[in-house]
Amino acid sequence: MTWDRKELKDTVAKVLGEDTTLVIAANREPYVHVIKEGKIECDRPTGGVATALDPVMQACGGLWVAHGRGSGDRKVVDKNDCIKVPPDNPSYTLKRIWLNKEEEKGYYFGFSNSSLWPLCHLTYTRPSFNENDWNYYKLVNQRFADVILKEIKGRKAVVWIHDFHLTLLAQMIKKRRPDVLCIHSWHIPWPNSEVFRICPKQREIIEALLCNDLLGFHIRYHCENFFDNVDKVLEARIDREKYSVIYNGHETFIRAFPISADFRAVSEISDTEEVEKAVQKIINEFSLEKVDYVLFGLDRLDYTKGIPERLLALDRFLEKYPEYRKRVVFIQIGELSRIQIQEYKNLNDMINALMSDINWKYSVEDWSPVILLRRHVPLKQILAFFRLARACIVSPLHDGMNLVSKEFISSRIDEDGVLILSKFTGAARELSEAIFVNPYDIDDFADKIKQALELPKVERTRRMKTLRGVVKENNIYKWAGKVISEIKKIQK
Ligand code: GDG
Repeated sequence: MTWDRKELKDTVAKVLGEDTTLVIAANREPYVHVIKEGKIECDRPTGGVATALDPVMQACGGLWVAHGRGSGDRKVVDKNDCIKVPPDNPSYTLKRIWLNKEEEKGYYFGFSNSSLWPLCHLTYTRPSFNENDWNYYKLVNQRFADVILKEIKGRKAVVWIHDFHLTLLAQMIKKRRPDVLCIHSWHIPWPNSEVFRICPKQREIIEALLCNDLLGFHIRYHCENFFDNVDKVLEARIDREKYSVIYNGHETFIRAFPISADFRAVSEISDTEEVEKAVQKIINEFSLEKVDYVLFGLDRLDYTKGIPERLLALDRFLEKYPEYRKRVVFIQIGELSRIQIQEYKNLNDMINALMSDINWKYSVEDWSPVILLRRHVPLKQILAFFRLARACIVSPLHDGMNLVSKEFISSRIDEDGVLILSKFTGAARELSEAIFVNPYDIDDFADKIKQALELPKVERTRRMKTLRGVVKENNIYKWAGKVISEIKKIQK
């Protein structure tokens, strides 16, 4: 059986029953209202968690609690700070939490993104810790807990918490409502205990996470790292058979649930006339009719995503294989992300410098090898870029899963195109027909680009067909369905 929206809806109804509210707690909101030229527009944010969870909530209904960060967000909510979304087909409620600049700085840019994010991704970016950020992190977690507790007052609820911004939430909720079932989905890697132990708050974080009833990672390796960490830090009982941890008399089940894309929706949109037209428009706009191959990359501009390494590999490729000069264009889309943090400013400067070096080195007449679009691009255009690409390059230094790889595959209704994928993504465990790279090994990476461009059509089709089969089967509805179904099993 292939999971779809209806299957998920039925599963949620069966498992939760009619009287239980499903609450999603995630930092990022699925829809952002922004004021542009005096008018309010509704945008989709960039980022894996919001992209993945929106179709799930459209299927299940319920409440999504998130930080409202859009300039027009306050203008469109009701007196309870709520708004029904999506705007064209309202199917669930978004409740916005407001943070002042100090709170956002300490909780979001500070402890979440300068401490936990670099700590959990092995990219040799040094995490920094300070007490002030931690205090704001606790304060904002408490704000989420208070809002959720008020919303579910007196009612049965399942709270499904997401990611590294809200590690303390289950503990805060259970303190006042021990009957509420809490699930936490961890979307980034959990590193080994040698790495995690430098976090001065590791004990507080692990203890709080163990207040959840179910804790999900993308891959089993991260579950194992977590067990190891618990073992080193706490006097807890680890049950390897049940794959659970018992601490302070409470049992937390640990599971691997590999997240995915909405295969069917992406395939269907990719098959529309609008996307066809967008393909032609892009060819004209960037004069792509003059080249034989387009290479494509799509990422938030983040140091975990391996964008400089990708550019270095392209440089090496053009140096080593001059016959490809004038025949290839690499297009990178990358919206600026977390730019208030110094490391992200440095990354942006580094990407600019590499791009201008490469373009200076190889440009001839009207051909330049690298095009960088540093902005958010609408989904249909993204799909047009995917469809145009001979190869999509996904080269993170470390990534919990990586949805771009799965969206690229979903978009290739023509069963063509090659995925060049970093070994250090969670996705690499499922997408075995990709061409794998170690992004640190620039010479080999350059050779893999050549290999991707030279794969014969029949081999490209064979690989893409297999990859599409995998993503079609293991789609986003299956991911959410498996998480929700697990509730029944653990309650037994
Ligand atoms: C975290 C984990 C895990 C990006 N630019 C544009 C755009 N995007 C969309 C992509 C994709 C999403 O953003 C990025 O998702 P990823 O999974 O690749 O990466 P993270 O944001 O780091 O996500 C990751 C994920 O959570 C889910 O668990 O896979 O490992 O790090 O959906 O398409 N979308 C549009 N325009 C853009 O310019 N429309």
